[in-house]
Amino acid sequence: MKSFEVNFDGLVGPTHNYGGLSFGNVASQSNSQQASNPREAALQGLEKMKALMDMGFVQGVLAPQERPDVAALRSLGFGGTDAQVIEKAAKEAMPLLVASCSASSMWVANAATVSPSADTADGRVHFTAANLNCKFHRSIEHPTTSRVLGAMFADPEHFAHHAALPAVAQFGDEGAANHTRFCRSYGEAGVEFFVYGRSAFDSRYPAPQKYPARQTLEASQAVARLHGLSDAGVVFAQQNPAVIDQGVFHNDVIAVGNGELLFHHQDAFLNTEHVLAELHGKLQARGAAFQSICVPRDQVAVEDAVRSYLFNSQLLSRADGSMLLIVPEECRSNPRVWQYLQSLTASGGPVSEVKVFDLKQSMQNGGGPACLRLRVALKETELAAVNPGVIMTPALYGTLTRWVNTHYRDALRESDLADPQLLLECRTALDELTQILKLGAVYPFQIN
Ligand code: SUG
Repeated sequence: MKSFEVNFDGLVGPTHNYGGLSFGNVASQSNSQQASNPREAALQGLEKMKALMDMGFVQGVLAPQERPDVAALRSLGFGGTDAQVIEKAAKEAMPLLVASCSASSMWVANAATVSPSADTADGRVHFTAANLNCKFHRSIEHPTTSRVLGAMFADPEHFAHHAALPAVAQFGDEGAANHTRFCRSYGEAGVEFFVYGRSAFDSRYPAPQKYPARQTLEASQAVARLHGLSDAGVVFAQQNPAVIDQGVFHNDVIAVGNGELLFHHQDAFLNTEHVLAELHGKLQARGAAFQSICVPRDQVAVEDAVRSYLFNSQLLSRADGSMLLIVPEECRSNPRVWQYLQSLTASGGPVSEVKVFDLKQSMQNGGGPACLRLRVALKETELAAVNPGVIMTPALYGTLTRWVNTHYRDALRESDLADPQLLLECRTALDELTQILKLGAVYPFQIN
């Protein structure tokens, strides 16, 4: 049976702004308070989705969330009408209003961890929504994420959904940003690679000193258990705490994998040789030939990797077996990274082409091509069971582009977030979007 890797990209929401909310994420911190352009951000994302569709990949769309999250503000003690809640939060606790307005759900690599049916005990595709509990503005995403994923992958015969893990630091879970799957072909049993930043319960695991390690070993283990993965099909590895302290807040900022290939920086992991040997052995037992491409620090320093997002790229398999790397424009403007990429494609190795996309609006908050997509490997029958409303087509691209141009502002500053009109604009746009994507009622304003 045919199988596919489908990339579901997060559609940027109407409140995209630079709130400076993510301590440990260099771009988020350094672009804090700049004016954003939500319309341009959403169109840049749609452009990438369209380009992948045009190249013949199956591409999907994941809807943004209702913001400002008035319910989150109410839970923090702000009362009255929705407009009064926003007004009081703006007056008394602006950082909380900013957090409740974040369009961070666009980085859907953090929406959930997904295990394809070939890997799971019950033969269904499993999803665990990520609790994202390291940052308040992201911790409020998972209830709506679960409803949206439920509306996209509704058929219980093929899809199993798990609620986010307990929302405590011990189970900090950032979803697929710290998870990669290797396999010979998408429909065959593979090896799922979970990368964590620290252990919550075992002090022998070194932790970063400056910035938080968002993902714990215990969270990754819980997700593997929930999904019914076998020991033969998982590898757990610790991220190098020294690179977290240099701004690598998710593993997908320093490594990316696809098929039988891991593309990683020399400093990405602890005990790298052991990790690679385990991946090699477990994939060999599955009939797959694991390969890795290690980028040496003397060619690309960790700082260059963080600034350019070289590893936050999409590694895509083409029909002829070669791989294509989708990178952000920031890779081309970094001479060392660009030179490395030229040598990579000229080497005769598996990566034969690099395509560059302008995702500046998202990049300025630390979200590159790989952050913007959630990968779901599906067999033909499973793809047929996905809500067809969320699969990108030329017609859907046209509709979504018009929808963005109708509803999105082209500039947003912190002071604009206090405007109660923004909430109404967002709800009007999302109400229409749920009809376009045929999601049913998924937003708090639609179900409460
Ligand atoms: O969680 N930025 C996101 C970026 C997420 C990137 N995702 C992956 N690497 N997969 C984060 O740090 C910034 C929001 C702000 O500052 O306005 C933010 O949330």
